[in-house]
Amino acid sequence: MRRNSTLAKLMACAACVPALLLAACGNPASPNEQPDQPAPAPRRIIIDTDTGADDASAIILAARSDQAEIVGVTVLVGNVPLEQSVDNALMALEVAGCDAPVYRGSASTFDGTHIEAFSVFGTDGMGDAGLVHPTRTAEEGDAIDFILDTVRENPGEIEIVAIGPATNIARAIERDPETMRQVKMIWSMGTTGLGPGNATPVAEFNVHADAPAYKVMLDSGIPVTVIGLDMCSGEAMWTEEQFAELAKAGEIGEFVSSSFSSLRSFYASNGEDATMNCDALAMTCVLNPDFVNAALSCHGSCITDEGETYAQVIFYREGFTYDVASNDFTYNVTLVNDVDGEDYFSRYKDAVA
Ligand SMILES: [Ca+2]
Repeated sequence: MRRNSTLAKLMACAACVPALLLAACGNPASPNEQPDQPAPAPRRIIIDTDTGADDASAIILAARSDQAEIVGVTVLVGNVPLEQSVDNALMALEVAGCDAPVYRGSASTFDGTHIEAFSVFGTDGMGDAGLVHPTRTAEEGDAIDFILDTVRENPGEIEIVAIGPATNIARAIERDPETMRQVKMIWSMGTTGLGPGNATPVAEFNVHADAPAYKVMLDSGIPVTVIGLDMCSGEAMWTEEQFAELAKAGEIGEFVSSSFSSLRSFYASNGEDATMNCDALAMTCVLNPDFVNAALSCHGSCITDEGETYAQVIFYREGFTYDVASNDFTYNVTLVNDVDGEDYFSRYKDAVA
């Protein structure tokens, strides 16, 4: 396997890593800033991830952006087992030149049952392309403690970008709901949106992996912006030509393109000529408000009863009077329902090139 050359350089010169890492990490400071003009307060995000290839591409996007600072990355099982997920997160940060701390989180579901990692991203979650060999290790602390401590120290300021199952978030809410009410926004890549599912016809993978956790998150009253599967389909999918274009756009593009190889084969075997990248699309919504064309204020109800509708999320629209269903809800969910899907790939390529 050919080793990514950026990574080879990093590994060959461990002493130079800190300087490289400090060079770029979602640093909002601009070199052209006027000293007499106060800089706008930087947005501060925690990325909560079950790091497979699409999570890695989202982490890289955030690390390369000047729109937000990554204060930490909290990891959990999902696409791959926890330790692999941790390594993949560390690798993604390293590729992007970011030294944000990484914390281990949940290795089991909210109710304590074992999660069987399910990956269409290859055994290592990154296309089995020999890409994963981070030089850093995760912090000693626990992900849930890190989330709670960070929110306590920055009340009303922290945004959590959740691109895996909601287990870490639900555990943080269970442990200290008052502190979690100080979270500014949870951005959730999850649910089918208003379209069909992928785990089942009515359920999306992240919700299905831990529906009780997703229910705790939605029922908490914390503001949640949901980017569902429906936003990631159609013109937002990346074609093989676009992956080839990305691979030629530089070493980061080459890394992302290679990490998607297993997923691209999976889509091709299902008769698709393009591939979804939901996590980076959700991160694009976080970082670029102009990417989102429309959103609905909703109440979100997650079904946790066993059966065919397990992990379905039902959205009740605020302001719409249902004939039979209750209209008396807390409308804490903003459901994204139109994005500039056709611009998604070019935005991503330009951001990481
Ligand atoms: Ca994910």
